[in-house]
Amino acid sequence: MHGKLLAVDLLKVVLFGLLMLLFGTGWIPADRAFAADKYRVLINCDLHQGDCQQTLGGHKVILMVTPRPVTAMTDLTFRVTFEGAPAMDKPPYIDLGMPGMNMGKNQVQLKSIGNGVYQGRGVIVRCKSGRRTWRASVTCPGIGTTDFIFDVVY
Ligand SMILES: [Cu+2]
Repeated sequence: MHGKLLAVDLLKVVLFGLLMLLFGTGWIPADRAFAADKYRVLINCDLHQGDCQQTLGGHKVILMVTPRPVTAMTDLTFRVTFEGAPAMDKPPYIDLGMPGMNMGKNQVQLKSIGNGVYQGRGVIVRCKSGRRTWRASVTCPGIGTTDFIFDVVY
C-alpha cells in the first residue's frame, strides 16, 4: 500500500519534471500561443502572398512589405501607395504593433518616391509570447489612419 503510493508520487514528480522540461525549452509555449492567439481572427491582410488594400479618406491605400514571407528580426521594406496621389503636408508613416499588446513604439518613416508612392524600412520584432499577429497602422497626416493586420513568420 505504502509502496504503491510512493510509486504514484514518483510518477507525478517525473511527469511534472517532464512538463517543466518541455515548457522550459520554449517551443511548446510559442506553439500553443500561436494556436491560441485570439487576435488571428482580426487578420485582414496576407502580406506573405502580396499587396494588401484598404481605403482611407476615399483613397485606395496599398501596402507591400518585402522580402516575403514577412519575417521578424529582418530588415523589411514597407511601400505604401496612395491611389490618386493625394497632396500631403507631411509624409505618411507606419506604426508597427500588436493587437491587444503594447510592444513599445516602432515607427517606420516613409519617404516619397513619386506618384503617391512612399517607402521606408523597419524591423518587426519577435514577440516573446509567441503570438504572431501584427498590425501596421498607416497614418496619412491630415487624412487619417488605417490598420493592416497580418501574420508574421518567426
Ligand atoms: Cu507581443
